[in-house]
Parts: sequence; structure tokens; C-alpha cells
Amino acid sequence: MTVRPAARAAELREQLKQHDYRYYVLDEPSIPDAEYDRLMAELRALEAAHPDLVTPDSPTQRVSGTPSAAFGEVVHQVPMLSLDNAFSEEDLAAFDRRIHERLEVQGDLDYVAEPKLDGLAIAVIYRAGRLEQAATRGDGVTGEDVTANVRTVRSVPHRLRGRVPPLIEARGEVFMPLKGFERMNARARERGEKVFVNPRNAAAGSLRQLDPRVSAARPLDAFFYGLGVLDGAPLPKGQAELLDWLRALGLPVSPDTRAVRGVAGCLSYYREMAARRRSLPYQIDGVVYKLESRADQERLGFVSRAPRWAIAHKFPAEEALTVVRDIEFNVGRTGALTPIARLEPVFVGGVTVSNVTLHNIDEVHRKDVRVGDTVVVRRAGDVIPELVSVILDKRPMKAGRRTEPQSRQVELPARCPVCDSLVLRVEGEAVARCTGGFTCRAQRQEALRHFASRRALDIEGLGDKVVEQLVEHELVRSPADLYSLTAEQLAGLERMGEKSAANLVAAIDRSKDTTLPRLLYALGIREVGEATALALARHFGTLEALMKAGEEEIQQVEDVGPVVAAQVAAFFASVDHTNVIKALRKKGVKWPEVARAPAGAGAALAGRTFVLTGALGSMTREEAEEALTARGAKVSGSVSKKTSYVVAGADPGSKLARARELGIPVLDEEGLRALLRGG
Ligand code: I6G
Repeated sequence: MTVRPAARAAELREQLKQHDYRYYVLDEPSIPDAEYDRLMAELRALEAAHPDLVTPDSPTQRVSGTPSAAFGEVVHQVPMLSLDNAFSEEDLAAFDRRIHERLEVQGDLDYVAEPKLDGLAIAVIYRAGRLEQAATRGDGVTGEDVTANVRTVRSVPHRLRGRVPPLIEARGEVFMPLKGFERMNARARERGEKVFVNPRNAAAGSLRQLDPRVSAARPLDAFFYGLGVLDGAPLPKGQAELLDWLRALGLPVSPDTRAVRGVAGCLSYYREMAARRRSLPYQIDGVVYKLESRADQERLGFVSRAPRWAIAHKFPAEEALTVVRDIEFNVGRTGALTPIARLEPVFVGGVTVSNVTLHNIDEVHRKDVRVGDTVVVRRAGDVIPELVSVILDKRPMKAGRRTEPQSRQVELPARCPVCDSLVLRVEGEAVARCTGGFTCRAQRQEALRHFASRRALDIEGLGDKVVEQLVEHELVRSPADLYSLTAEQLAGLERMGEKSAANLVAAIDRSKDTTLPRLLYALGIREVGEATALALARHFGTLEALMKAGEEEIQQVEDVGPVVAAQVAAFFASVDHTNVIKALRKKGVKWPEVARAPAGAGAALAGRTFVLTGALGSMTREEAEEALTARGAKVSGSVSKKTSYVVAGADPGSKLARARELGIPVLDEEGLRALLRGG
């Protein structure tokens, strides 16, 4: 679709005016600065190609910053200029070259480099050393009188120090340090008040408060870097001397200004500040280089409201606009479903971003992100790119309807996009998960690792690396496939000798003799840990009985609530899972029936807490723990007043001493066995 230049220019003018109003009057910009700059650049290019399209009221014809009628007007005696921007090293080199050409000099030039604060430009007049007037830049010619508010900024002195000139106008930037900004927004959020989108807007909004008492409560700060009017004192010879003088007068000046030489010196300062940017206590959006010599500055002069002797070297924009092409759900190793926004690729923060995570479905709903939306994407430093917000004004609407969007709210899928198993979301939890376990390709590796782990089927030698290769080469899809593996197949894997392959086959074979609690735990059903597996086994006795049970019946098991019951029922509702169980049986995996315990009974050691310390001779620590928990006891890692018994084996540690200290009964291995027999 081609748009006629005249129509496009009119559209851009209208948009820019709207954005100016939101930015300068409401202090509520709806698009990132970089996007504003892009719109302005497009309008400038159009007007350059078609000069007849330039209108007197075009935003390109004035410096932005409409003064608000609410404040008195101040006409700047010396206009407040703006700075040209350099967005690349080439731009900077061209700036330096132009100066060489105009001054007809050779060799490296001396510059002063300064951080470019993201704040609000101000001019402060001191007469006989007393603060008389403070004004915003406004449109560069006329600003707003913000004297009362600037008086509340602590770092701006009401009186200058030392030998003061009869009249001096210092120029600089008012800004809000990050800590203060965050504190202020946190407080506003608590009170349900408006929060500011960034420190720049917070500073602007605070300075333009009609009630200076409100300004006074805002954590504003200022740095000065330039001169407007000066009477009764000689002008400093250069920028470095000017900064020293401002400091001497008691005005705050950035501690990070530096004399540099040539383009190379400028660039090394730029890189250093870019690296330090995240750790500075205030926001900067670039650095400024100024030719040191005032005599040379005067020879160079100005071009269209910007000095030829200074330039702002901007950091890459950290925010940009793009369009959401799609929203997909990624399934992680643990089955967690993560919504991902697929974006129209966009260059932001120095890289091209085409995907951003939306974390969870609540976040999607909170931000109300939909397919087709125009969104603000942010990438600050090395931080992972994030989707900041949706530009609701740009949401595509149905043809002929102003209020009905084309898109619908994104919903959590009912089934896993990878394996089609049910997706469950535990109430109160942000994360939704696929219940597929090892039947889900995305989760297979993690599920197999769990199946083989020590407290599950305990297959020695089936470590992470082996599982990874088995899954990758598709030798194993479900745990039942493990029992068909041959030593030859295993010997073909990386870092697996013949001996280890044979050992692994033997270990897999040994694991066939297992118990129902271990098997239930090994299946990796969400919310089913060892204790729950044991409780389920003791309640139902057989796997068949459990598989037939409904959610309500499962809830009869001690300590099993609706959340666990829903997960167990969903797991066994999957044909894939029941097929895996059948296949395990067929391959010879056996789990004998468990003596059923009526609810609450059979737990002879219920309510007692044990702590194990030192090595036991006839059983491993895990076996001891299993035996104890099977009888309803709890096993803890540390001794406290609540400990019922400490079981001490060989070489007990400090836990034994602690038990003695607290007077807790200590059992040796024989004592433990006796207790277990009795229970
Ligand atoms: O907007 C500005 C920010 C910082 C400036 C500036 C500056 O020096 C550190 N310097 C000048 C000369 C101007 N604007 C016009």
C-alpha cells in the first residue's frame, strides 16, 4: 500500500502533535522516545523531499516544549539550544571532521566529555549570588517560571559561594535519582496513585507541580554544565574551566566529566560510561562532547538552534515498538507452560529481538497482550528483553467498529501443545503444567532422569549424560524402553565403554524388582513425592486400585488434598500413561502388593521425628529413612527440641552432641531395628 506523501505528512504531523501534548503537558508519553524520534525523522525526510509540504505549524519547524499556561513565562535572554545527536562512531567522526574543516586545523582536538542526564533542562539566574529565577527550557526561547519549585531542590544553592559575579545564569539538568524514583513510585503504587513511566517524566512532572510543597517532597537533584547570561566576570577560557568555576560557586557539577583528546578519547569515554551506565545512581541516555576551547566554540557558532561545537552521543535506544505476530506456549523440562510472544524482529538495546517471554498466563492477562498488538519492547544492557506494555491505541479494530478489537484475550491451552496431554494449573500458582511426563517430548529427559534416580527405581549408571543421549538418539521414549536396551546399543554411546554398558544393563535388570511406593514416586506425577507415594500405596494396596479410583476417593488418603488428587487422576486418565505401565509389566518390572492400611492406622511411629547421624552398618541411610517414613515417622536433618530420637551410627557428627545437650534419646542401630520391628 503506498500512501501519498501529503497524506502521510499530515498524518505524521497530527501524531507528533498528539505525542507532544502527552509528553509535555500530560507528562504521560505513550510511546518510547526512540519511536518519537523515528516519526520526526520520517516527517523531516518527507518535507526535505517535498518542500511544498512544509507547513508553518509543522512540528519540524519548532523546538518542542510548549510552555504550560499554568506557569509564568520566562523569555530566555540567550536562547536555550538543543544538541545534535550522534548515533554511531561514524556520526562522531563526521562531527570531528567538520570541526577540523571549519577551523582549518589538524591533529587531535581537545574535548570535554560529560554524561548526558535523562532529565529536564533548566536555567537558573543568580543576581549578586542569590537565586532569583529558575526556568525550564520550554521551546528554547520561552520557558516556564519554576523558581518556587527549583528552590525546593536541595542541591541547588539559594546563595552562591566565594567571589560571585553580579549576574550569572547557570544551565543544567534537573533529574530524579533512580533510588528516589523507585521509592516514589512504590509509594504511589501503594496508594493507588499514578506512577511515572521513567525518571525523566517523574522529574518533569515534579518540577511542574503547581504546588511547590509537592515538588519539595520529590527527590530531585541537579547538575550544571553551561552558561547563559554572564555579567561582571570574565568568561572562562574553556569548558573545563567553566565546570571548575561552577563547582567553586557551589553549584553541583557531575563528578564524571573528563577532558579527552580526539575521537579516540571520546570513544573510550563513551565505552566506559556505557559500561558503568547500569551502576550509576541516575539515568543517562548518552554522553556529550564539547570542544574545550571557548575561542574555537565562538568561531564555530551555531546551526539551526544547535551549537556546532558540541554533540550528544546517544546510547542505543533501550525501548522500541514492534508488533506481536503470535503468542505460543513453550513447554519446559518440568512441563511448565511458558507463553512466548513472537515479534516482528526489532533492533533494541543493540541487538535484534524477535521473541520475548511473557512468563505466565497471569502476566499475559495483566498486560493484556494479544496477537496483532503494537508493544513496547525493552532491552537494557545485558538484561533479557522484556515486553513493557501494549499500545492500546494501536490495537487493530474490526472493520467499521471503533470499540471492538479484532483480537481476543489469550487463553491458557487446555492441552499441551507438544503432546496433547491435559494441562493443569494448581490454584494459587502462576505456572500451568503439562501432565504428560515422559510421554511429552519436552519433558522426556527430565522424567527419565527422575525415573532412574536413587529414590525411584535406583538404576545405577543411568546418569544425566546417558539419559540425554538415549533421548536424543531416540533409543528410549518411555521408561519401559529402558528394559529393551542392549549392551551393544549402550556401548555405542559417547564415553561408554563395554564394561560400563554391561554394568548398566545389569543395573536396569536389577531395578525390575521394585516396590509400589517407589514406582509411584518414579512415575513423576506432579505433587507426588515419596511420602505421598507411600501413602497412596498403603491406602490402595495395588496400582490397579489406584488407577480405578476417582479424585474423590484419592482424597480419602491421609494428607492428600484436592490439588494432589487432581494431579494423580489426570495422570492416570492419560492412555499414554496406562500404556507405559502395561509395557513396564510386560518387560518384567514387578511391584508387589502392599499391605493395605486403614486410614490413620499402621503408622506406629506417626508424630515422631527422627534425625539420623553417622553410618549405619546393615542399611543405608535411605533405607533407614524409608523404613521410618513407612511407619509414619518424619525424618529431619537437624536436631531440635522437637526431635523424638537421634539415631547414631559410626562416626556421628555434631548432631549427637546437640542431642545430648538437649537431652534427646539416642538410639544405636540395634535400638532402631528394635523400634522398627515393634512398629
Ligand atoms: O541538553 C544538554 C545536556 C547536556 C545540553 C548540554 C549538555 O551538556 C552536558 N550542553 C549543551 C551546550 C546543550 N544542551 C545545549
